[in-house]
Amino acid sequence: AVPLARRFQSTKPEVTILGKTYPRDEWSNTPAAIQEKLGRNLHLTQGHPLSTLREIIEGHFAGYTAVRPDSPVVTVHQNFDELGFPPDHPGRSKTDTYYVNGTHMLRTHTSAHEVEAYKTGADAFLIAADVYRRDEIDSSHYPVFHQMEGMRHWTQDQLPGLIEENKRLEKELSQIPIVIEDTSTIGPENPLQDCHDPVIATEMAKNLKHSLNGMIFKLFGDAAARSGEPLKVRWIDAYFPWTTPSFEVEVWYNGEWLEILGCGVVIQKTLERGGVGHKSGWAFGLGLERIAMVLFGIPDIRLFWSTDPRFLDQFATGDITTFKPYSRYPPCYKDMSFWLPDSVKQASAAEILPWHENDYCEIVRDVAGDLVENVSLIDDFTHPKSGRRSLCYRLNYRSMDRNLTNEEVNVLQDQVQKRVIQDMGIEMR
Ligand code: FA5
Ligand code: MG
Repeated sequence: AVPLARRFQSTKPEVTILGKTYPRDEWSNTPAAIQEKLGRNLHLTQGHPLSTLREIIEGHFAGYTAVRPDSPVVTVHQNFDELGFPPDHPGRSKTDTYYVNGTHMLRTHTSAHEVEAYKTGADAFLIAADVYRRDEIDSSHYPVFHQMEGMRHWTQDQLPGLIEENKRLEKELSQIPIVIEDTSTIGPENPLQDCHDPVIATEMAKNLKHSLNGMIFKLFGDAAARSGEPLKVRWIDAYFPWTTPSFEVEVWYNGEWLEILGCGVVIQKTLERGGVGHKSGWAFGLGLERIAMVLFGIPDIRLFWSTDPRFLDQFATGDITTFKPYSRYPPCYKDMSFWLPDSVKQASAAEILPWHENDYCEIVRDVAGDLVENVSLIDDFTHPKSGRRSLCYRLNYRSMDRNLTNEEVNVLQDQVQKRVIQDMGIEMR
C-alpha cells in the first residue's frame, strides 16, 4: 500500500535537530511541533514535578552513576537492533515512531542508552531522559514523556555479596506496610537464561524485585499511609526482547492498577554488546509522568508542559505537594467529517490499510500544537450502496494559558482540514 502521509516531505534536503543536520529521506516524519519540544528538559528543570521525582528516585538509588544522554536522536541500531527487536516489530513502524531518517530516530525509550552506558564500565546506573512515541491525544497520552532507566551489574566475585544483600532487603521489606502480590513466574513462559547458574539468576531477579519494591514504597508509602491502607504492589510476567525473565509492576492506586515500569534480567548477549559479557545483572525502565500525575495529583499530562505560573509556582524543589487545580479556560470543539480515499475501502484485510489514526492526529497536533486537547472518533459510516467509508472526528481545542476565540479556532480547524485533504487524500463531507 502507498503510504498516505506524505506531508513531511519538505523540500529541504536535510533535517536539523538541536543544531545537527541529518540527510532527509522517505523515513523522515518528525514534525515541527515535536522538534519544538526537544531540549525543554523538564526532568532537569529545578522545581518541576518531573525533576523532583527524578531526584527522589536518584536519592533512593544512592551510589548509582547518573547518565544524562545529550540528544534524543539515537540510531535505529541503538533503539531497536542492539536490544534484539526483530525486524518486523510493530514499534519500528513509522506510525508509532518519529524518524529523523532511515538510520536516525527520536528514542522511544531510555533503554536505547543501555548498551552505551555499559561501555563506561560502571556497575550501577540511572538514565533519565525525554522519550518520543507517536500516539493518540488525550489527558494521559502525550507524544513526549520521560523515562528513567536503572541497571545494576555483578561480576562473578561480587555474587556472594548479592545473596547477603537480598537477605538484608527481605528483612527491611518485611518491616514496612507493603503488600506484594507476586503473580509472576520463572519457567517456560518466562525463562531464565541457559548461560546463567539458575540459583544466581534467581537471586538477581529477587534483587531486582526487592530494589524496586523498596523504591515504590519510598514513592507511594506516604500516600498509602494517608489512605489508611497498606501499599499494594503487583508483579506480573512481561516480555522485552533484551531481558529474560521479564516483569511489569503495577501499583494499586485510587481503585485501579497503574502500570509503572517494565524490567528484567538482561540477556547476556546485550551485555556482551556493551563490552561487559563477564558481568550479569538487571535493568528497569519507568515512566515519570504516570507516577508524577499520581503523586502530585496532576490530572492532565499536558500540564507538565505548561509555562503558566499558576502551575509552576505551586511546586518547589524536592517537595511532593498536591496540585490545586485553577480554573481552566473554556474548551471549544469542532467536528470534521470526511470520506476516506477509495484505496482504503478496497484494501483487503491482509493488506495494511493505508489509513492510520496516528497520522491524522499528527497533522492535528502539527497545526494546533498544545491547543488541541482531544481528538476522538465520533462516527464511522460505510455507505450501503457505494461502499465508501466516512469518519467523523471531534477536535476539542482548549488553551491551558488563555481564552481561545472562536475565530482563532476556526482558522486552526481550516488549516487542519487543508492539510488532511492535501496529505491524506481524503474528501470532506
Ligand atoms: C519500555 O519502554 C522498556 N524500555 C522498559 C524496560 C527497561 C524493560 C529495561 C526492561 C528493561 P514500556 O513501553 O512498557 O517499556 O514503558 C515503560 C513505562 O513507561 C511504562 O510502564 C509506563 O510507566 C511508561 N509509559 C509507556 N508508555 C507511556 C505513555 N504513552 N505515556 C506515559 N507513560 C508511558
Ligand atoms: Mg508496558
